Amino acid sequence: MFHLVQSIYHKINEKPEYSVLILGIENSGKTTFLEQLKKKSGMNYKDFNKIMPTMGQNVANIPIQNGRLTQQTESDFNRQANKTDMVLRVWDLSGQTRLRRLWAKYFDKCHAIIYIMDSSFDDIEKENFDRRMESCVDVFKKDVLEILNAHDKNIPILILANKQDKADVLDIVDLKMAFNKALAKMDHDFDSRILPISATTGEGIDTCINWLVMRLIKNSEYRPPIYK
Ligand SMILES: Nc1nc2c(ncn2[C@@H]2O[C@H](COP(=O)(O)OP(=O)(O)OP(=O)(O)O)[C@@H](O)[C@H]2O)c(=O)[nH]1
Ligand SMILES: [Mg+2]
Repeated sequence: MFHLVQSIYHKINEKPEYSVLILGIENSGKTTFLEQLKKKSGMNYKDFNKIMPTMGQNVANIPIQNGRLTQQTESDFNRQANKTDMVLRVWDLSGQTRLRRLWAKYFDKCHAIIYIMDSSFDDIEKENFDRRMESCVDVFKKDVLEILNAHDKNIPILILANKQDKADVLDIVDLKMAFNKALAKMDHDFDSRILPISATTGEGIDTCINWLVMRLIKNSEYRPPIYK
């Protein structure tokens, strides 16, 4: 009975909030992606050209309505809070080697992970691109999958092939093969998807948010949101 009353109270007064971590090696576009989410939500956002490498963390609350980002100003958000069905609390961390060990500290409270990679190779030799790609999948395996797996934490993972606005980008099929190989080695059958995006132009972001929201809801029985 108490639970029923509690859940009715939640439904009327509070919004479900899901924490989402944005991870990936340095320079992959994590902070730009977060700023693009703010831009598409009608919030104040940083000029993309002025984004510096992240040292600590950036966090933003992104309102969602009907599985989509909503264009509303921050004051609208406060006034029309009832129109928001859920909030994504999005954490952007640093991808630098020495700071990656901090990622795991956030795993306990997160509901999903977005792993971003730079899929373009316009400005680098193919050989260097292959090395970067290898390191990117390796970090995904060691610093994300193996830790989640060891802690029995089965949460949705969205892999984003970023910088699709550039001229030369790796085929999504090749990316799928590389990431699926890492995923196949785990005990858990992680719910995952690879999608192409451009954090700077915003291309592909609506599809990616839609996938994420559906999976967060699907997984909410196992990993319930926090009501705020
Ligand atoms: N062309 C293009 N450039 C992008 C895109 N996303 C990010 N960039 C550029 O890539 C560089 C790194 O972007 P950040 O958002 O700072 O990358 P990050 O992953 O947050 O990096 P760290 O904070 O160091 O871990 C910047 O010069 C961005 O402008 C994109 O979609 N297209
Ligand atoms: Mg950053």
